[in-house]
Amino acid sequence: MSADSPHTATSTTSPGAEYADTASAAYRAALQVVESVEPRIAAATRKELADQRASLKLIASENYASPAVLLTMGTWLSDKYAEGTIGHRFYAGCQNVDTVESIAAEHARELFGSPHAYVQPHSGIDANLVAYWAILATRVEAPGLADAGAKHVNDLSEADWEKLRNKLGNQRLLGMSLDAGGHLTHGFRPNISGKMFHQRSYGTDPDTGFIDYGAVAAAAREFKPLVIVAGYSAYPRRVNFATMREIADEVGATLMVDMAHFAGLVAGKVFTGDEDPVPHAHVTTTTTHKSLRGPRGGLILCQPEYADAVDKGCPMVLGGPLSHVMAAKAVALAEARQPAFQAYAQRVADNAQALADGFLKRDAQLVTGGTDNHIVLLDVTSFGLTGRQAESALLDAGVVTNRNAIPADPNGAWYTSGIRLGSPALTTRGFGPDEFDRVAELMIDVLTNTAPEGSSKAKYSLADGTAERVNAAAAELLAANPLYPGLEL
Ligand code: DSN
Repeated sequence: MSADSPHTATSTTSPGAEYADTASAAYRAALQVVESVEPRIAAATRKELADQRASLKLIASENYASPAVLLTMGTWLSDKYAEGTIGHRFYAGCQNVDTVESIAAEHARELFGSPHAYVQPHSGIDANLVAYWAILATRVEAPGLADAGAKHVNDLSEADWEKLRNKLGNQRLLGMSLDAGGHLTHGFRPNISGKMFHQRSYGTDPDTGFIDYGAVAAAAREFKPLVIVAGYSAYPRRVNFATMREIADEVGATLMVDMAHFAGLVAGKVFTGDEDPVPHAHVTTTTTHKSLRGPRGGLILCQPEYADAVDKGCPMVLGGPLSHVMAAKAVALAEARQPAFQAYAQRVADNAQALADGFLKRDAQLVTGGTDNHIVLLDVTSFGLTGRQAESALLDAGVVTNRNAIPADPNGAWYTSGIRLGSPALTTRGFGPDEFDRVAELMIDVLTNTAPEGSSKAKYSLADGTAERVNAAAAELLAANPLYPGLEL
């Protein structure tokens, strides 16, 4: 971080620096034990830290969890089966898992102001699957059972079950399209969500790139979905969830919000009011490892009417809960309830803005012309490149990104025309607006010095000296903002 950064005084990054000596001793001991059994795994683990320390990580969905979160995952809580939910398990001896799961759920409820939290999902996709089945169970199965005078699906006659199964399999879902920034699980046909529902998607305004709420409402009125999904993986703007809820209410749909990408901005109170999905959505899902900076996993928040069905996620959809990860979720959520996390979340948004401004002032093209969340979506067609070529050339120069489709992408979802960038990880390292401006400058250096090879959408050549020049400049930025400062293996 530069000395004159306006944010220096409020720097609250690199969680864990205060206990780095203890964490170092723990990791050294742990890796010695691993080494004695399978040295290649110990070596790969050490190398991963060295590689992450040595690269500019701009993948919008990644972050660096604190050593406290990481250490919590490495325990014998992993050894216990605990299918079911708190106080209602299919195995004996789950008293400590009950404690862990209760604490994690309590932190999630308090942090997000939600009446109910379910912390078992192993990933975001799992969380979305549980949410879909909870909505179907609440909105379709429960009334179907009541109509048949039954309490449980096992009590139905074959004929009544067939009728109910057809109803469950014939519901409609309206979600944001993949190329507009939605996620695979929001009804993309190759994903299970696009097969279990009749699906339709809403896009973004072709001129502005912003969500057109009038078009969403028109699609909802015409399609009459059971579920409307809001949320995104590659949309660089905020969403008005109050408006989405009005649309859902008008057509009798359940509003589900997938806040996996921006949960940290919700937790950190950057997104409040109409931009906070939790009070507006019936069901909110998230991952815990992106901007929220926790362990790899998911969780669900919901209104009381969906709670019973959500709590049946395991064993309905999920395998046995990962108790060691639920423990780490509790630790991460406790961290996110600290004032320091709010300062971190604000810096994530400020830094994304600085990155976007850095590109715009150097005449690069951004989808929607900028950002107001943690994502910047760079259109690389003006450099004469595909996303695939740009991603590879940037990696050669030590800049880790991912290629991403842009709306109506002429290169499709594999080669793409965009590069998705995010500020959460480098913000955790301590980067501020000045450093993000420099990152934009370095990326432009790489992209202007990259040329496609022939008609290939994948092959490229980088002008001599570019990778070395940018790697050296990146190394200076990284050295000034160390990852896991004080952690010595
Ligand atoms: N893979 C996540 C992302 O990068 O956004 C979503 O599944």
